[in-house]
Amino acid sequence: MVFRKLPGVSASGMGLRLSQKFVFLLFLSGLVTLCFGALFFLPDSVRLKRIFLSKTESQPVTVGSDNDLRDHLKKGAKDMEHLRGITSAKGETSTKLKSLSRKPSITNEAKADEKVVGGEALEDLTMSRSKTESSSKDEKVTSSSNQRANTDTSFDYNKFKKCLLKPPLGIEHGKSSHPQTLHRRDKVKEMMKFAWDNYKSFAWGKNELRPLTKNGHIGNMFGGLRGASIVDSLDTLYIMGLIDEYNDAKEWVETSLDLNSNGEASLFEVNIRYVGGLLSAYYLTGEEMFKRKVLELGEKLLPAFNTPTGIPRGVINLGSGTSWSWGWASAGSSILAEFGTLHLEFVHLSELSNNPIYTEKVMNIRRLLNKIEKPHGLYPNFLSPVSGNWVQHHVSIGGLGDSFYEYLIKSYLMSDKTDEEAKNMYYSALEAIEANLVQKSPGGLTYMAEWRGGILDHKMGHLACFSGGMVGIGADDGAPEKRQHFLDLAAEITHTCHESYSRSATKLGPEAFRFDGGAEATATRLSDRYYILRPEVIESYMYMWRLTHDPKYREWGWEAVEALEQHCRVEAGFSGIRDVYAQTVSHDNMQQSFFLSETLKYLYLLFSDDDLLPLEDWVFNTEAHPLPVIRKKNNTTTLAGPLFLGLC
Ligand code: DMJ
Repeated sequence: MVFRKLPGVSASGMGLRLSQKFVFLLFLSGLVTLCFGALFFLPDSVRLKRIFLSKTESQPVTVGSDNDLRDHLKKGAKDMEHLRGITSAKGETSTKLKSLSRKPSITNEAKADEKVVGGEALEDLTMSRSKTESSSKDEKVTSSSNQRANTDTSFDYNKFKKCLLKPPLGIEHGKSSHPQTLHRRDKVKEMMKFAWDNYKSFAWGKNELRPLTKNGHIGNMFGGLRGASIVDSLDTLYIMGLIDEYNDAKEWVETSLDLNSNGEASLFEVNIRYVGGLLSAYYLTGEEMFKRKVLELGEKLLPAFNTPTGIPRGVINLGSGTSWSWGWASAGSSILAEFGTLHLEFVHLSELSNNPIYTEKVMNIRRLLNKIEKPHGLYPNFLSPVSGNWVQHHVSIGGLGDSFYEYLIKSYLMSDKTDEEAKNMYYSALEAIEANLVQKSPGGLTYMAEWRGGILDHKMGHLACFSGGMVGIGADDGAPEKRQHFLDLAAEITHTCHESYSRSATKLGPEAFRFDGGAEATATRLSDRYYILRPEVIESYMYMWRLTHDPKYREWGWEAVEALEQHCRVEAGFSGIRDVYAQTVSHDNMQQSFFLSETLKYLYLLFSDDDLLPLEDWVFNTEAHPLPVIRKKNNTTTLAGPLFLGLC
């Protein structure tokens, strides 16, 4: 456009009249407004939009409730054990996981989903690289706002302590007045000290101890994080009164737990062991350092949720925030027991940071699961984080599904019984489990079978034995007419799991036992015969003892202590064994960190009075880390879930 100077009109330096300038400015400002407005219509991934729009917006939820679930059945799919099963099988964590090669570019989530809908999903042993590179950057924007919130925590530890109904360690640290019980508890404490001392001598700073070769094991489950056994042991050492050992552990966490790692971690494992361990250590001791560490770590986990549904993927690079699905999980799916086992810890992260983002993330998962159509009311183990639809119909209370159910009832209990949604979901799930999975063997043993698209697999995993305790702690809040029934069911399952121990030569239970082909609570396959120091059976003894005070649970616990001493104790620690039916055992050379955090803690609690970590005040996460019940006088519920006002 050419601006000409008109005769007789005063002109500015640019040679324009005032009215012309006004029109030009009007035009310009219109143009700017138009451009700015256009930003709001650009796709999500456009960087500018992120700059102008709210940084804490939660992800949209896509719930495919009317999806024909049969489309998602994958013919002949070989169900993989849950990561915990894989990683722990014979203690060969690193070897097994190394075989999960990654295909960085070929399998994206969209392709995976297409395949699933076509019913042809291939379960290859690769981690499918998901389209998260840019999303993780998105999340980092969110993260920096968290950081501000995190450094400005207003959590008042003293106030929290006043909300507890009882002292955490009881009147006398739960010391029984019964000499035999006290003697047994001392024995368990000695086992913990022995396991710890050997870890300290031979594997300090590594993730686990290899007690036969007397060295440390790092593995690749924790994304470069170290000291899993230390973080997992903090609370056990503390409650056992092993104070020098606890102080060593604390000092290591303070000076050497480096959270700036850059490896690929299991979101689930880091959450239950590290986040859970640090949270418990903080709540029990009030050491601010634990709080700082756990908030720093929690923030690093957030990018995993940056998927179209907000359902996190299983693997996250703690440095870059990039996330993947496990290669062995069908068609880029996420695993029920992994994304469903974050709730307790994440609600506490919000509590400590005064930042609702963590609660929002897990409430989003909850909403999706609540809304989605469920086959026979059951929750299959694989869900697409892209479409929010089930990927295949394998249902299990053992590996792949287990702790999702556990966290429903525990979320309710941890919310001081205010989280009605969790409660309703739990009891509906239990009803479906009873209707479809609970079975009685010809020999009269009650067990929980697995369900594969309507066909029952009459197998129960060691992992599923936690359910005795779970059904037990949920009994009291069920419908009045069902309470006794739930308690009976809990007792029957615990009895079956005990049978799986007492029917073996070592008096330790196999990884999985069956109820078919004449088998009753025994492993029929060679590959199911191992025991890797798992806690689930003892966990159920502990809960059932607290709920019933039937002395048989303490007796059963003691049988386990004797068997552990006889078959798993070696010169430099405790080791898993390869065959519970063999008279002469072969050791797997691995002292799992959950042996220190769970197995020995539950045994110690079993031989303690009930006022040591009373169940009115504490809920144990799935790695046995105690988290306090959140008590508020004035709870308010927001769209994102309960808003905790810190008024107790
Ligand atoms: C632990 O890491 C946790 O208990 C988890 O939920 C399942 N099992 C292992 C130990 O068996």
